[in-house]
Amino acid sequence: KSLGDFPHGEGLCEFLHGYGVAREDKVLHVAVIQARNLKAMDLFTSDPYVTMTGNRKTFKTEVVKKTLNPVWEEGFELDITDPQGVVVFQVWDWDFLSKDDFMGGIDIPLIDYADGKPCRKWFKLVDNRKTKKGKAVTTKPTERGEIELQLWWTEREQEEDVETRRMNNKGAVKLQSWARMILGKMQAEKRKVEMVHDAEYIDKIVIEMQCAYRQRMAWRELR
Ligand SMILES: [Ca+2]
Repeated sequence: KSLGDFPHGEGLCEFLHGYGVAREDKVLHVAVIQARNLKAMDLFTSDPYVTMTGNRKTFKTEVVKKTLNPVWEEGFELDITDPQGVVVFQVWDWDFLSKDDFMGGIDIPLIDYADGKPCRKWFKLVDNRKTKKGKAVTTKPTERGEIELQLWWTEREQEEDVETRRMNNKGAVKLQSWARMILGKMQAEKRKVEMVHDAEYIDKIVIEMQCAYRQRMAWRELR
């Protein structure tokens, strides 16, 4: 099994006596909101999208075509094994015929956001590309614009919580079916009353028709 294809919610962990697979109990929620003042990679414009890599998984936003101030407003969830880890964001210019162009990126060390408070913030984009050996690519500092991200943590539900919720749900279902049964009986009673009304109404019409018929026959005899 390669490192890249661990099932969702699991990850490789280093223990005292080697490596093992453990479940995470923290989920990092990320909203990729928007970017501004990006650089034109095509003629005057770009087609930007964002990749986000963390815990050996990569997520991608939609491409927003022909803009330097794209709005994505997309949300992602990341299971975190290593609270010391880094989430890597990169903005790319989508190209129809050639390879997509790198526009800028930002590495976010999770330890900076360990207090658990939600954080919504603009980050300055830099060149965060790495060489094959994992070394930083050195480029001249240049204005690459900014990206707005929102980060917040939640605890993964523990199994006891799931069980409690299941029991609560069961209780709710019971109460609901009881309420439905009562409602059903009430409706049946009402229907009975309505049926009596209907029968009375039909009787009345029959009588009225009989009267009208008799009246007409009487008129005819008189003529
Ligand atoms: Ca393009």
